[in-house]
Amino acid sequence: MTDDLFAAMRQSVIDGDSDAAAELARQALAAGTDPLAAIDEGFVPGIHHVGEQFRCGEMYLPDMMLAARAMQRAIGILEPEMLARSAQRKVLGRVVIGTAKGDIHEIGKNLVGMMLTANGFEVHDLGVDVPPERFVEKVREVGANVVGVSALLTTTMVGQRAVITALADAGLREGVKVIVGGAPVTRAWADEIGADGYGEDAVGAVTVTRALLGA
Ligand code: B1M
Repeated sequence: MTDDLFAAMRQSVIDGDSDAAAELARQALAAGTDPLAAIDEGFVPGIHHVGEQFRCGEMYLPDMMLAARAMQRAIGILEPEMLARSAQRKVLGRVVIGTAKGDIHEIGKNLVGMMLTANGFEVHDLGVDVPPERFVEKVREVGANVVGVSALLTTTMVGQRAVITALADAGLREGVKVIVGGAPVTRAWADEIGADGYGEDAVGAVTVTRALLGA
């Protein structure tokens, strides 16, 4: 039953069918399915398939956009339940998060933000295509302990290094931990640019953030 549901979720993203994706998300909630499992085992395999097809030239940019829209509709429906399941009162830390300059991919970054929120962090999301100066301003404004920079393109990974440099130039580097992630990002890259942590996925991002803050 769950396998059928997950297979249908995967297909709804491949088809770029937002209505079907939304309906399946509602069905999952009604059936008591863990919303994170629905995302990770249902919708994410669909978007990965679309990415592969795009890479091989079997699908085009509009297909990828429709797939992303379907995925975002579904996540929007699952989000309140995800937050409700792990609601906590104590704030464990303040995180400023965004996607690197030049990069407009946001689904993974949004999931990371959502999981951090669900696990007790106060998250300030700067959105996509964020220049390093904007991270610096926000860290100052909210007194953040952690900065998270997502990058999905090999060409925008350098934006993660630029944020670290900008924080250092602003004299803020000592007071904040920097974590990086995104599909092309590796632990080796995180080490090379002097990040404090690397999150392979949204759950990994929470684990590393907690560890860095001793929370
Ligand atoms: Co884009 N795209 N895209 N795209 N896109 C990729 C990334 C690509 C791998 C597809 C491919 O060719 N196979 C490829 C990049 C190649 C490369 O550089 N290595 C690519 C390309 C080329 C492009 C364009 C250049 C295409 C073009 O215009 N010709 C263009 C670039 C636009 C730009 O940014 N300037 C482009 C555009 C788009 C859309 C707008 C159509 C859409 C994004 C819509 C949106 O986000 N609103 C899109 C999509 C959907 C994808 C794929 C298919 C899926 C990305 C996604 O949402 N994954 C992607 C292929 C792929 O990744 N397999 C692809 C699901 C998400 C849950 O996973 O984002 O990896 P992910 O996040 C994970 C982890 O990485 C991690 O946790 C998340 C949750 O588990 N994580 C972090 C992410 N951020 C983290 C931060 C952390 C810690 C962990 O700490 C701070």
